[in-house]
Amino acid sequence: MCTCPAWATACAPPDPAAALQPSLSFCTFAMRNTMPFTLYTFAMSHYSEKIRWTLDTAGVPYQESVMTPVFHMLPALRMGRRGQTTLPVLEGRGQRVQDSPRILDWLNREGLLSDLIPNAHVAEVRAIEDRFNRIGKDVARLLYARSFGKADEHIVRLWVEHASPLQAAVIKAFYPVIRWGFRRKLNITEAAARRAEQRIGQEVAWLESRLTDGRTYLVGEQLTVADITAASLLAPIACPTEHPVYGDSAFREAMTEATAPWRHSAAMAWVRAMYQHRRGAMQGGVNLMRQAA
Ligand SMILES: N[C@@H](CCC(=O)N[C@@H](CS)C(=O)NCC(=O)O)C(=O)O
Repeated sequence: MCTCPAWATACAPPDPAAALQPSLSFCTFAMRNTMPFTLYTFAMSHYSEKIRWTLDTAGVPYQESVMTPVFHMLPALRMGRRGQTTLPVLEGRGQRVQDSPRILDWLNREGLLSDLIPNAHVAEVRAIEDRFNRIGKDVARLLYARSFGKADEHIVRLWVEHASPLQAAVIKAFYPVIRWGFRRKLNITEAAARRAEQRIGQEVAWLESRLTDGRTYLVGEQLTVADITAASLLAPIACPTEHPVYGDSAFREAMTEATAPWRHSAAMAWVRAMYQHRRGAMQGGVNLMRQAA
């Protein structure tokens, strides 16, 4: 629900993304105008979580703008200017950058990630980031494949959680059509879901082999974007308590069939431990917005 006083709305900058997110509160408006960066996300997106976690750990002040599926498309297309509708998009210092590896490149060039991408290990860290990025779509594909038709009520709840009343009404009314669109866009078929499960299984096995020597971090002796990417992209399967979406018992229940093969694996135990010990607070406001919704 919009709680902006009239004067605040009247002096708001012409922001296409904000115009499509009328549920932003006055708090959000005020923060956006003092925060150097705005991160456009979906609350449940694991790629968004990767950048959220990176910004939180690097101590980069940012405001999170949580978008609603379908309504994100036009702003994401405009902001990204790459013919893509994906989130996250990071805005700041006069730029808008889409795509999580490109966002990391940019932040690194700005000198903000020297601890998370240490000079001595750049190639190895980025290679591990890349291998887990590659299974991100498979994770989404598998989760939706196993929950569409069984946990639709929870999926609708997730999609409308940060929506305006009008957006929520549209999502609810057209859910079957939107679900069909998702199926097509993500190529959600039984065969594709089985291939996704296989590819995720390979990366889970790789992660476990990497951890057999008892190490905490995937590269070197400190947290890097390799750990953040692996943990974030697998978080919808590990369902760590600390995450506002994946830690919800209703999410765990809705995704139980998809997550079953790895629920008790050492890899998921590592993801949960990373969340418990290294994730820290989400500074951008995703939790605050959730409480206010
Ligand atoms: N390569 C992109 C992938 C991001 C991505 O697939 N994001 C999903 C959410 S997890 C998305 O925005 N899907 C909606 C769309 O494609 O319109 C990245 O690393 O940022």
